[in-house]
Amino acid sequence: MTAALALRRRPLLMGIVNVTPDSFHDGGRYAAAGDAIAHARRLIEEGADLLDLGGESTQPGAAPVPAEEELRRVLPVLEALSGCGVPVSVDTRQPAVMRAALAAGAAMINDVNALRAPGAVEAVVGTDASVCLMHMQGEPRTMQQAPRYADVVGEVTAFLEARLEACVAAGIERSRIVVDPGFGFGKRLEDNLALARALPELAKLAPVLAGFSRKSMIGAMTGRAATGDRLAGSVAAALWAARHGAAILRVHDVAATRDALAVWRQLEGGDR
Ligand code: HH2
Repeated sequence: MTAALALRRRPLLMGIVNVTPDSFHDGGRYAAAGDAIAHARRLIEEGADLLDLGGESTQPGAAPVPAEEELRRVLPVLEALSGCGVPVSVDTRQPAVMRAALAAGAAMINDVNALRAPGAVEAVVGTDASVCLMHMQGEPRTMQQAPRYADVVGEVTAFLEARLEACVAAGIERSRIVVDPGFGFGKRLEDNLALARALPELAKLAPVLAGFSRKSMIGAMTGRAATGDRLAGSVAAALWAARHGAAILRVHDVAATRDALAVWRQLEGGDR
């Protein structure tokens, strides 16, 4: 996938496929390759424009997964999805996983660590894959213990701009890069809300990917403790992000989000 595709029809729906035992919402449901492949195909039928395949949970408190294990989870699914009709992104922080995923046909690397690991930028330079650079304060194991910002929007914007420029300077074309403020990654509710309201400004840097789906910020706003009860809140957040300039919506629930977008677009007088 190139950013040109991301700009063709806004916003694109990125369906989440977690090939993990422990993801915060769907952990264990698609940990077997066959279940993940069937889920991916279902999301495509529901209208996903692209898929995001993950072999490591990055929820608060999660421990890192060795690269060999991440590859064992992700590669068979990625290979089975070749020719599935939509670009497949791989959600990883590890350069070894990036290299293998790109060799196996991944169209995008989605890195919650914004290609900061040694060798990560080099893994992507020289390919034509897109990249998502996400902001995270700290690292998953500890990031929600005491997140602190003096100016969350200013700090996240400066970080994303610096990572964007570093990647461009290293040889990744600007048109291949999307940015993401990283909702829930080392942020309090008030930080997430400030960043959500700043989506139009962030979109001036590069196309923005927004991931609110089923997250604890939705739970905090609705009083829904169980992730399974956060569908309506997640769809509302996705619509709001679409309205405020998000180019890609990363969601667990493609059909519900697609229907909501279709209704909203027609009410606004646009195309389906
Ligand atoms: N959120 C999650 C994982 N990867 N990548 C980007 N760019 N933006 C996000 O907001 C984002 C992300 C967390 O969601 P999920 O993959 O469902 O959970 P887990 O990390 O527990 O597997």
